Amino acid sequence: MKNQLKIGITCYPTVGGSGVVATELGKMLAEKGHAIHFISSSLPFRLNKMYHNIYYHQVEVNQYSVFQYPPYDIALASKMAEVIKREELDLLHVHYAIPHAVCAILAKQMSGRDVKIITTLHGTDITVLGYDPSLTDAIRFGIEKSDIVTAVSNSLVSQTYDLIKPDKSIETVYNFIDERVYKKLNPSHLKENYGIQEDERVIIHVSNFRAVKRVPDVIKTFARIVEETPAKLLLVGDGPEMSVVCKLVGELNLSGKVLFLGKQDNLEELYSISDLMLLLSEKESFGLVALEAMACGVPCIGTNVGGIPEVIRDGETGFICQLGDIETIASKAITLLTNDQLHRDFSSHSVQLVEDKFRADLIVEQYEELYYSILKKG
Ligand code: GMT
Repeated sequence: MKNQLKIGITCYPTVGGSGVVATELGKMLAEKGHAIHFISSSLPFRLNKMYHNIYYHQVEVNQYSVFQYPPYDIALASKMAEVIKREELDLLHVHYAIPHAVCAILAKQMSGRDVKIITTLHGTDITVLGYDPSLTDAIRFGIEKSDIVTAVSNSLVSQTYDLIKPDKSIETVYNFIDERVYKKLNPSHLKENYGIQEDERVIIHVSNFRAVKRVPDVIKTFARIVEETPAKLLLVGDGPEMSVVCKLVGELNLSGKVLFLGKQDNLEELYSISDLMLLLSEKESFGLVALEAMACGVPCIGTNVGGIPEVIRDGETGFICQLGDIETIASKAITLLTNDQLHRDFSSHSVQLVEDKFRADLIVEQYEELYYSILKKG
């Protein structure tokens, strides 16, 4: 029987794939008997039930008039150091190189303890911040001084080497979903409640509506789809591009066919009434929402960008298309939505792929092995 560990986890706790993965990982590790200490600015949003071995340590940032900006990173490092010492943590697993890995390194020094640091890269820290020369050294420092570094796709590993050039091995550990939650359900009332007719196909897009998600491409694709087959589009989430998207929906006369659902929980119910997910981003290190949809039997069409082709298998669980190639994306979508046999095949292959490659227990075990390996090194 393996040692039960005391693990600190830091992530951005707000809605977003990295926060979801960090929180789900903490929950799974707690179920395996480890003590989990979340150290973050607010309660991770998926931490919605009582676990006796999950603790939450809130980072408080005081506003002092002498500071132009609130010193969040210092407050986080101080809280990490306090928890490392009081709870005698074995390791800190931080999500994002900056600021979290850098804070963890500082916290380790402040605590004077030999706590191990594992950093998981999720994308934005590399694919956006990595282009800012004023931050490259800090990102490289966070990576090189961590004991172990993982990234959520092979594509993100390569991009990290290209942009940051760290002298450190980085291992791919894919994201996962809890297949007890993400599975095909039968929420028969939902279609009716949303006014979706029997003959209408349902397309779904879930994101934080940042420009990189290219939601206007989703709308333009949908406009082509409804020329060929009756359909509704579910837009789930909210963010900076929402007003651009609303305007485009009006201009293309799609009001009534596009349902703006805003931020939602229980996405498995929405996936369960969907026939196709569109993820047409220009940057995407993994694409957790595609994985969630696939687990519920929803085929996906994604762009040939970042880690998306590692999640969606072209011609097997969905299609991979060039970024911005609306005509091809729409024509593949129409094929999939109008060919029942093809749709059934893609749907069952999607569920199978998640089961074979992205099952929670497989991935959680990979992280556990990494934890034990660094602790064994001493
Ligand atoms: O996509 C976002 O804008 C949110 C971002 C985050 O920090 O949560 O998502 C990143 O991490 C997710 C979990 O690993 C990945 O599934 C997303 O692909 C990745 N986003 C980008 O690379 C843009």
